[in-house]
Amino acid sequence: DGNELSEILTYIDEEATDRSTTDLAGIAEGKNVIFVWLESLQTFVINNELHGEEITPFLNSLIDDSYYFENFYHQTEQGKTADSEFVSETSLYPLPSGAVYFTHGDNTYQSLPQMLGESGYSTSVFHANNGSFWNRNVMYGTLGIDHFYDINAYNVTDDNTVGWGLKDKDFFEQSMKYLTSLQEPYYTRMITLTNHHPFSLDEEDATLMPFDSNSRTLNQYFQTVRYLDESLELFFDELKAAGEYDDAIIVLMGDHYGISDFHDRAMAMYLDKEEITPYDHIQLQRVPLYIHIPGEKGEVISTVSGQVDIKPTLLHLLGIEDDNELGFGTNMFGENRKDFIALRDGSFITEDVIYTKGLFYDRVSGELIEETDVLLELKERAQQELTYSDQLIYGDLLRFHDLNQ
Ligand code: GP9
Ligand code: MN
Repeated sequence: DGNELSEILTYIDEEATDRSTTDLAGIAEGKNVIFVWLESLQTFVINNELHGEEITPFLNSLIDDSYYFENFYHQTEQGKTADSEFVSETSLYPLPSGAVYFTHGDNTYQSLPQMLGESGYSTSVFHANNGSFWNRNVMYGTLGIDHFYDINAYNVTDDNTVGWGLKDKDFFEQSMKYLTSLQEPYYTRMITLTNHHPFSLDEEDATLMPFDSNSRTLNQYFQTVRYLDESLELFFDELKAAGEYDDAIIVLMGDHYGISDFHDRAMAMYLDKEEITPYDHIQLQRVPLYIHIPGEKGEVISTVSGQVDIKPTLLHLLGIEDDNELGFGTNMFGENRKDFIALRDGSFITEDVIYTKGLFYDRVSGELIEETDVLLELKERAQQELTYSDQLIYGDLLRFHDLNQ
């Protein structure tokens, strides 16, 4: 009801809003936005090696001229890719169970594509899967996405298919003709697929030897990660050749983990650890985030952040300042950020600590630390925030709120 909504809006206003500005405000004003979803890509492979070789040579070199967030966490649950799409575009949390894309696909939301649409952007998604998968064809309408280039936009054959569908290199190549005809300025998301469990790859596409452990899944993961890395390099080349590169900002984000804790033994072996502790588990929930602005030098940013922060951050860079913007994230470049990143299971991360499964750890060293009243209060706050987000969604409360800019 109204009271519930106003309590939540007050919380957001007081605790989850950063009104500070930065030198980067509006730096990408009017530019096209190309937002690439990196299926199952986790941060532990970046700047790491297998058999003495870089796993992701292109993504490693891209750090040099991008804003690269090395402590960025996914916040997804059972809705996997769909959850990552939801949290990034609405700055609300996905639900504790089920996929909000299915269960609340008709709600009122304040989404990034809607807001960009109101500022004159055309909005689209490219993904070579059935439009109904994850209820995307319904939810994209709800989120204000104008056009969905789904599997019907692609020429999918036995030769260019592996695992879940169209290979990423073919996906990017075939997308170019549509991308170049989008109405500018455009905001578009491109969702990759090849680096998806069970990480199958044709022999001819494997340019890295598999890892050697008891987990076939992890062994093959490095190979499909390398393939994803190569497909991104190819995509950047195509963007440059087509003249799309200079006018765009390119955002690359891992959607969620690819290697579950079922493979902890093999993971510990790769990371040269005795075991994967609950602390390690949380650190393995980091996914890469790159904000690449051609002509900008960028920086490696170590501040803790998460997918919930994407919407306010992109609006800041695009110069779309809106006092009515609401959500649980804060601008990743801001000075007065909210001081925790909540994961969907109630674990959270601050600059100093990681909380998970009832215990607090020093974020950097991983040492267990004593719980204090301050830490317990933070834990309550993270839980409260997740509950507020759930209430907004379950009650479809934003329909009672004036979302106009
Ligand atoms: C399906 C693709 C993968 O279209 O986005 O979904 P996931 O299984 O990762 O949620
Ligand atoms: Mn996914």
